[in-house]
Amino acid sequence: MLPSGEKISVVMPAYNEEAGIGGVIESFVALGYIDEIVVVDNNSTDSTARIAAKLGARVVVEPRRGYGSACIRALNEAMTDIVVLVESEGTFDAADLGILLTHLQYADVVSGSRIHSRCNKPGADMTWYKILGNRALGALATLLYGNKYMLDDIGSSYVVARKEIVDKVKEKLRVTDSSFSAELYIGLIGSGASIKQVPISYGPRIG
Ligand SMILES: Nc1nc2c(ncn2[C@@H]2O[C@H](COP(=O)(O)OP(=O)(O)O)[C@@H](O)[C@H]2O)c(=O)[nH]1
Ligand SMILES: [Mg+2]
Repeated sequence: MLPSGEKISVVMPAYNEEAGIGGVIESFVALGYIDEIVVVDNNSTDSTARIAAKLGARVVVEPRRGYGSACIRALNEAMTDIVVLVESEGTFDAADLGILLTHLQYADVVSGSRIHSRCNKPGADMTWYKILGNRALGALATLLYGNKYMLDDIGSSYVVARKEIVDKVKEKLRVTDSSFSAELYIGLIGSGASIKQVPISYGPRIG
């Protein structure tokens, strides 16, 4: 069940993703229910920004380097009722957004879990030790911070949340590098949000 009447933004950080970003944007546009796509260009030196703009995305430039900096900017740019944070290198599927949105009736935040190896495509960079690490840290964060559901992939960067929840946490986010996702989940729980993770497919990056 998709939320009816609510507007949805898809926001994505991008640093030199000219190989994959076009396909990613097209796949979200093809869903037919996305109101805005925002690309946070982290000073790419390739055609990332040009490709994104040509496909109708709103492109903003984030001068501070790092995945976390770009994500914080992305969360600040989203103005719609529902915010979808995803990556621009083709590892996640737009087709999985429907299932994430469906679960939004059970939690304030829903994210895709990459630990279910049966869902992962050949070549996906989810080795057993990444699965183990994400599961262990997810479980630890759940126990320490008290989420309603067990987190099993604390590194997942495919996250769906209502804007009011994002607004509560975004000023507190400080991590500028690739460990941003863990800070986001812990910050969300700390703000009183419930987070549910559901299995999604995960593939190799493009480019
Ligand atoms: N690594 C990195 N990624 C960035 C940066 N700024 C934006 N990104 C984007 O953030 C996402 C994460 O990077 P990626 O290489 O896929 O890392 P991984 O998902 O942890 O394997 C990609 O969509 C990048 O284009 C940055 O400064 N460094
Ligand atoms: Mg990635």
